[in-house]
Amino acid sequence: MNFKKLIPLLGIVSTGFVLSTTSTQAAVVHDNGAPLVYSSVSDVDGSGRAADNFTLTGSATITNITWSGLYYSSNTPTEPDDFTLRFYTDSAGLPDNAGLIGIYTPGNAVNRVDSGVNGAGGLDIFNYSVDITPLMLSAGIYWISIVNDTTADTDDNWLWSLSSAIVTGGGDSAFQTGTSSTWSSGNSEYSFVLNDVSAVPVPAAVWLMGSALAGLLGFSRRKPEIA
Ligand SMILES: [Ca+2]
Ligand SMILES: [Ca+2]
Ligand SMILES: [Ca+2]
Ligand SMILES: [Ca+2]
Repeated sequence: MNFKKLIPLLGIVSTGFVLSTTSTQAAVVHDNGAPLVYSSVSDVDGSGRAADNFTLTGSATITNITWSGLYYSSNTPTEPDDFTLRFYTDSAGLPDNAGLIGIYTPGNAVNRVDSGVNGAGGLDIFNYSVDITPLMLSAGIYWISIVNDTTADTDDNWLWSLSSAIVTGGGDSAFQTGTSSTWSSGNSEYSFVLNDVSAVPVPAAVWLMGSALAGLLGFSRRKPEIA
């Protein structure tokens, strides 16, 4: 094996690998802002359920959702959580119950982590994440509702963290009260991020790797002639 020729080739291979690794990252489809210390109930076991809207300027695929919230008033969240996430089309500025285009029931199968940041009253703000079956949406206005059911936790109800977006622009959101399915307008913004973790751009580095591997094969074939 001709190592003087092989070493530069390995350099190209390893460079290509590093480039393709660093360019593999989730695409943020929509970021509705970081959590404030304030929050609002969105719990089957509470007084209401909340939804917030988002706009897509082009088609997108959502494969992961992250959000924040807390447990009021005892700050003692018990397992299990029981989350349901729904996506709706928009009808005159509210979620369209007839346009329920995605429903995800991860229940307790969400990644829940204490953010280390406290909300109002010293309540622990938790960050949540869940991967979903890919939801493909075209450009438009949509709504997402995130609702927990903490019936199993008798001294807490779940509150969805409000978003810093409200500071700059006011807000538009929606809520259902009691057991009603009718949506009413709200002026909150909620903290959530829609991601496409399957978005892996194919970098030029892959071509480098391919070329380098072809080069290695080439050298391998020529070896008998050199010897
Ligand atoms: Ca509790
Ligand atoms: Ca804390
Ligand atoms: Ca409860
Ligand atoms: Ca909104």
